[in-house]
Amino acid sequence: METLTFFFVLLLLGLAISDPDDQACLSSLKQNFQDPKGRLAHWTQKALASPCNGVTSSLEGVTCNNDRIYKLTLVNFNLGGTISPFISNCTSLQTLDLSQNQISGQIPAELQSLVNLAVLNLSENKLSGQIPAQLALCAYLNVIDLHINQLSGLIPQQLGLLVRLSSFDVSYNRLSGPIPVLLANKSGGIQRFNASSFMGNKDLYGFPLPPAKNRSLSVIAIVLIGLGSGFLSLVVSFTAVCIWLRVTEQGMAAEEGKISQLMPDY
Ligand SMILES: *[C@@H]1O[C@H](CO)[C@@H](O)[C@H](O)[C@H]1NC(C)=O
Ligand SMILES: *[C@@H]1O[C@H](CO)[C@@H](O)[C@H](O)[C@H]1NC(C)=O
Ligand SMILES: *[C@@H]1O[C@H](CO)[C@@H](O)[C@H](O)[C@H]1NC(C)=O
Ligand SMILES: CC(=O)N[C@H]1CO[C@H](CO)[C@@H](O)[C@@H]1O
Repeated sequence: METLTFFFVLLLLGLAISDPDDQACLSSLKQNFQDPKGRLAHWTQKALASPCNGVTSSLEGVTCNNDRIYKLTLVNFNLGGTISPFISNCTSLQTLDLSQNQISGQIPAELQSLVNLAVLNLSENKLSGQIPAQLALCAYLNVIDLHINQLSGLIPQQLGLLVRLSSFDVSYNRLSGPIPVLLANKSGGIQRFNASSFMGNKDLYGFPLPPAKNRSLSVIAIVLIGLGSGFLSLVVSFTAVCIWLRVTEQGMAAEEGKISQLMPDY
């Protein structure tokens, strides 16, 4: 009898293991990724049905705790495609690291539902569009690393309100506009993130980036302009002299003509 009860408890635990949210999250992620190297080939429907077993997972890149996924680390997996908005179903996620892939499309604003998210590393991909301001709702975020992507638009001001943020890197994107003051300095004027977090964005400006260099001319440009205008003025004055000579020549010829007309013909 006792062995039977024990068996039933085990069975119930076994059923509790497969979390429908985590399952939906992973199968949708897999569907939206392109996986030319087959790195997610073992993410079969069967394996995805129970991604976690206590603290262990049979799925590479997945780390579990209490039967829930808390870490998804698919670094350098040769993944293309996009990040499914169903990522929001992985509600226990604390670390999302998809760095060093070829993932394109936008960063899904649905990440805002991941209230436990502490580390977001999407660096070295091909992500485009704007950085979603909704990330500011993930109050536990302490790492946002988006360096080397194709993100554009402004850096959302709201991200400056993430008090736990200790690492922030949006370098080498296509961001524009002013750097939010709260990301540049903490209150009291103490620098928060330095220029290396922001560099490599052509139209981004403001402290801590150095003032734009394109307004002050480089030495080479000055030399070229000097030589150019020198040459131009040479050409202009040479032409002027030629015209003057021609005009005076004609004048003299005309004068000569008049003189010869005035002279009596013998
Ligand atoms: C994010 O990932 C990149 C590439 O894998 C790594 O070099 C970088 O250190 C990571 N960022 C943080 C803040 O850990
Ligand atoms: C941040 O602080 C530095 C030095 O304390 C100051 O030069 C700079 O203007 C401040 N930047 C902003 C955006 O407030
Ligand atoms: C910027 O800050 C990072 C860490 O916060 C540090 O590793 C790096 O050396 C700093 N770079 C400069 C140019 O001060
Ligand atoms: C079961 C569940 O939570 N499903 C959600 C998964 O994510 C999508 C997109 O954010 C939601 O629409 C679903 O409700």
